Amino acid sequence: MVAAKASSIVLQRTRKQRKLLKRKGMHNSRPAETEISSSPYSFSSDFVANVREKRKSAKAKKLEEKSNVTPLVTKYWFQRYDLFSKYDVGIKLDEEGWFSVTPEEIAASQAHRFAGAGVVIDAFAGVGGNAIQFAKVCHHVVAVEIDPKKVALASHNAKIYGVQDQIDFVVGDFFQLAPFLKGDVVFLSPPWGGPSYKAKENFTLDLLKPKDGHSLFQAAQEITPNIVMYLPRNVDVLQASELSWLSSPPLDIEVEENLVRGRLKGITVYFGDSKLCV
Ligand code: MGP
Ligand code: SAH
Repeated sequence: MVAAKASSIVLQRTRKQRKLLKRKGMHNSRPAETEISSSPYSFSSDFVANVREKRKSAKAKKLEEKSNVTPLVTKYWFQRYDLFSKYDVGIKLDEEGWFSVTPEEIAASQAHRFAGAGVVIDAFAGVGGNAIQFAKVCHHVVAVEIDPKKVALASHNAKIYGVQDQIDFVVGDFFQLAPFLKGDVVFLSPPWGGPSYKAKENFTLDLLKPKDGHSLFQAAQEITPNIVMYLPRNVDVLQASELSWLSSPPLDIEVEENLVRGRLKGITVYFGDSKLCV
């Protein structure tokens, strides 16, 4: 049984109560804060202040997050837990990161094929969606990204997943760095030209940025024949498969559709040594 005792708690009127009183013309009839002396509960003022402080900082966090969610980003924000299951731990993305990051489930299955592999080069690392998943199952990841702000975001996100020690982040242009990189697998998820990529009925490889798919593939081939390309769902699959002919004999290829919750998100083409895959 709870003994009734005098309480010093101060109750605020709710918005609904204030509105109701205002409508009845009674909003000034009582002070806004009312001492309740007959409440059976008692809270220390420290406790109340603590709860208020926590609510205030949660509200500020939500407001700050909302201010980063531009109209373009809203749709992706609703998919935030598909993008990063640890989103609530403090994952950070910029606008391009929101619409470009590989959803976690896809990135994990792409990485799983190379479980136990040595060094993976993530040539277009963005905010780290793929690099993090590779780092979870491979020995080491070299994450190349031209935008230093994204490297800071990716490095922050890698810490959240506890894989920062397995990733070397390099700020730079993959095309310039490729001749100096060594690795067992190269993962390519270049810009597709923004969310408007889907306006094309048939997405041809010349639409990839900053260089066409042919040049991109050749740059990767300087490192290893084990190349993975994450491409739009409307990509010209035949054209992508033909990249294997740039090698003699032609590289083995495998084309995979990537779905999340039954919705097609992208297409991954695996080139090279299938024995490297588990
Ligand atoms: P989307 O088609 O823009 O979103 O991107 P969604 O929710 O499938 O849209 P819908 O309304 O048409 O169903 C789908 C996925 O493609 C994203 O989650 C990213 O993984 C990937 N993606 C999209 N873009 C624009 C890029 C890009 O420029 N580069 C890379 N690497 N991936 C991208
Ligand atoms: N797979 C990433 C998303 C990649 S989006 C993820 O899951 O987070 C493509 C990225 O390529 C963008 O962040 C863009 O800044 C970067 N980029 C564009 N041109 C580049 C270049 N020449 N070299 C390296 N990175 C580049």
